[in-house]
Amino acid sequence: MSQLNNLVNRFAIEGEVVEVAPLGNGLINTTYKVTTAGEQTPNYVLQNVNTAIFTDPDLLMNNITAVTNHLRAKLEAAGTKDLDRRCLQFVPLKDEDKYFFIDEEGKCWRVMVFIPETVSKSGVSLESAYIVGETFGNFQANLADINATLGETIKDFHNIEFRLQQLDEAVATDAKGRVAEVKELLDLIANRREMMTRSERLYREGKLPKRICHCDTKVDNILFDKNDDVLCVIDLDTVMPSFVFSDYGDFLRSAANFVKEDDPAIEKVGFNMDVFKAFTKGYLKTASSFLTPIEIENLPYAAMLFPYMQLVRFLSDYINGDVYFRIQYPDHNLVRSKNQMALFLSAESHLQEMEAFIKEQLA
Ligand code: GN1
Ligand code: MG
Repeated sequence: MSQLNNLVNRFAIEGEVVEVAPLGNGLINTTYKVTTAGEQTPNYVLQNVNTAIFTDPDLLMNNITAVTNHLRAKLEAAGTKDLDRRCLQFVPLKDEDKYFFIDEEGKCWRVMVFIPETVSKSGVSLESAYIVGETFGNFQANLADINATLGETIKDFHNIEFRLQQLDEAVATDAKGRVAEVKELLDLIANRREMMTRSERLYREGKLPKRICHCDTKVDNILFDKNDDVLCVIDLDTVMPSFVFSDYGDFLRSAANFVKEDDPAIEKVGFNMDVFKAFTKGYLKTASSFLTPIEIENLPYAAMLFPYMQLVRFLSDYINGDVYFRIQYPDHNLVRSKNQMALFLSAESHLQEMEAFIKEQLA
């Protein structure tokens, strides 16, 4: 039996493992699909958690199990039928009440139940954008009354001031001599710095709250069924207290881009206002009950913040020599940066239109 099989068998799974094969294309963790013999037992997902990034597995898995238990209880109370397809379910170890295992090399592993017959996407239709908006409004509303204190699994994860500081440090060090070639991107970032750090100032002034958010709501992190309906949100590692902008803005960053975040055809990048409108309509339907006026007023800002923040993060990584995001070719992070810059500029050009649309929705 292979090493991976042995690992899986430390968890309280049902059935006999017949295959462990790579799955998905996350930039951070490494994921495998575990197939068990026969139709009677579920298949599973085995994941190697990147502990260079998620440094506290205890805190991480406590957050995640608190969230999945809470969401599952809510779904159950609402009489949801296919519960197992609508919420992730992690599997504890066989001989310990713990949801992760650290192997001899110090690697961190976890196992969850595989949800069959799902579709993952990197774009959305207008119909599904509305539903996804509703889903995220609900996700935040459902977590508003969670009885556990969640920690920050990555400190300052969506703190744009902190991300800009990291960029400043990368530029000062210039480890790979790449700074000269990215001057145009750095200039743009500097020009918008004041405008884009608004959220952190509002927070310090006590005007903007933090709530439990998903913090990685790109389309790839949503499972759809074959009819285009949202099943559930996956990739819960970054669920933590943040501004609602995180989920709203990060979703639009991927869903409202005409192309993928790493498409090198920069001229095709653009912010799709139709997706923005459909998504925002759905989001406001479920979220306007708890959003404050300041949060609502700043949703168009959030739509600009996430392409901007991702540009800052991809560019920092490029300058640092690609130490964070997994790359497939040498200037992958530079391509990603240019793509996100174009998306930011396009969103910015639609600012007034976004503001007008939101006002109209709430009138
Ligand atoms: C990372 O792991 P993945 O690919 O879902 C990153 C997100 C970025 C995203 C960009 C922990 O998410 O913040 O927005 O890549 N996750 C972490 O594709 O840094
Ligand atoms: Mg992911």
